[in-house]
Amino acid sequence: MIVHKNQVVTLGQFIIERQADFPYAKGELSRLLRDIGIASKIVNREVNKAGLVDILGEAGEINIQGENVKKLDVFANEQFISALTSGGECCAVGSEENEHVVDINSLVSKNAKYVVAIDPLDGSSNIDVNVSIGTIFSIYRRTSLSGPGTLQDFMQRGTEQVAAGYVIYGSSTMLVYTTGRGVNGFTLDPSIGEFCLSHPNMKIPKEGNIYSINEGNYVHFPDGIKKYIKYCQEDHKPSNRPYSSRYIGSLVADFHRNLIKGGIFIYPATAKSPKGKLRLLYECNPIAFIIEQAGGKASNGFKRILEIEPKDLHQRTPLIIGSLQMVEKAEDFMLKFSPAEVQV
Ligand code: AHM
Ligand code: MG
Repeated sequence: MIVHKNQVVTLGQFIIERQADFPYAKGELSRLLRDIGIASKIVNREVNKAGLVDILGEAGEINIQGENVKKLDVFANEQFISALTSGGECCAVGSEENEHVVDINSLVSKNAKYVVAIDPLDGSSNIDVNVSIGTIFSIYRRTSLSGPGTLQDFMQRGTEQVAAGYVIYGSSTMLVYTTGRGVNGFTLDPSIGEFCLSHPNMKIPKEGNIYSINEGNYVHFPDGIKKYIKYCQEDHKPSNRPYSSRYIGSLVADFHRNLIKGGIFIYPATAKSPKGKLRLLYECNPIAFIIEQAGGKASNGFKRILEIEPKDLHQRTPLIIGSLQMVEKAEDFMLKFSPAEVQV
């Protein structure tokens, strides 16, 4: 156990001290996490300048310094891929920004063991309005032995993740990750440019009083979710209802708030998105790994998210995630009122 009384622990120190916990550790996973941390600091710097885009130039234009201005999500994607390439521990990246798996094995000097699934900048519709956005990542050991990293290397259940995390670019910037031994959160101290351990061993309350869902889609929800929302809104003092409704529209931000305060986030199947909107590999699996490590639960309504068999890099799934008892209650409603919706 790491005890540093009155002493700042940086992400780099923490990762190195935890390295001994991995049975097959040779420092590769630690370096991979460090590479993601470095890229996220660069992305953070650009996110913080996003409000200046009008004076510095719109995406796709030439700015006043004569540079080509890139869209932030494209920029973030390039930064993470480039950090993972120069770090040398990752053989392939599966990104929301790229239709196909990006093989980088030929660019690294050795046979790298890991693959990374990533949403480089999630919630990007919120960039223009100064609302929190995030990066979500998931790390697996490759299943192929050598050569180019392929789609097949990503077709593993979430239970096989060796690490997962997210970065939230918010009122402060935080990196939260797990390697399967609890969840730890680090806040970026801009004055020293380091992520510092601020939220050790994060746990989600078993019960909360926040529900997060895009209620504008109500008429298109399955009956189980409609009934569960009505349950959240009922007046019942002993169970702290009615709950509060909070929805930012940035998965990382909604998830992070509920992780800290307790709550449930739901993105169900809708008539418009019959398989749900959110992506299994780089949105749902990483936060499902984190929530389970924090004592919560993640489900598609009927099945544990981490046990869904992936068949496609950009596969979608309905998602119900958060405090254990709240997710179990929502599952009860799905089973009772929407049994025909069983998927996967
Ligand atoms: P994106 O990957 O295009 O940014 O979309 C994902 C985002 C999530 O961050 C958020 O939870 C969800 O879409 C919000 O969707 P909606 O606007 O339909 O409520
Ligand atoms: Mg996304």
